[in-house]
Amino acid sequence: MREHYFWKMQGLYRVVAVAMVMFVGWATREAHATKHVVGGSDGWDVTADLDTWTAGQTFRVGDELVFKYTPGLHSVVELASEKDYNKCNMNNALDSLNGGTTVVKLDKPGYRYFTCGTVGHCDEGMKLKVNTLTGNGTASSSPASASTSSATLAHDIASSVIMGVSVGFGLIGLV
Ligand SMILES: [Cu+2]
Repeated sequence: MREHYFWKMQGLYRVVAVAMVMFVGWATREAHATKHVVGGSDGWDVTADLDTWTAGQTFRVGDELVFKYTPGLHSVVELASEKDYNKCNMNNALDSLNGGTTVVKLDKPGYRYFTCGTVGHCDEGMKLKVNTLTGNGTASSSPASASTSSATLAHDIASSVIMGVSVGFGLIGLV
C-alpha cells in the first residue's frame, strides 16, 4: 500500500517535470518578443518626440506596441496607408481604440501607421510610422509582401528544434 502510494507520487513528479521542461521550451521561443512603450516616458502624447523615439527602436515580428495615454484626451487610430498617414486622413481608418492602454501586436513584416483621433493632434505630429522587420532583423523588401523570408523560417526551425529536444527530455522523464 505504502509502495503503491510512493510510485503514484513519482508519477506526479514526472508529469510536473515534463510540464516544466515544456514550459522552458515555450519560454525560449517567446524570449525575443519586445514590448515597445510608444514615446518612452512621454507616452502617447502630443509632447512626445515620436520620430526620435521611433528611430531608436527596432521592431520585429512578434513584438508589441504599448500606447499609454489619458482616455478621452487621446486615442489610437490605425491608418490604412502612407498617403493617409501623410495627410492625416482618418476616413479609411482600419481600427480605432481608446481606454488608456492600447496594445498592438506586430504580427507581420512591413509598415503600419498610427495616429490620435483627437482633432488637430495628428497635424501636431502625434503620429507613428512603424516598420516591422522579420525575426532576425532582415528588412522587408516590400511593405505589401507577406511571404515568409528564409530568416524567419530559420528562426522557426531553430525554435522547433528547441521544442523537440525539450519534449524529448520530458518523455525520457516519463519512462
Ligand atoms: Cu491625441
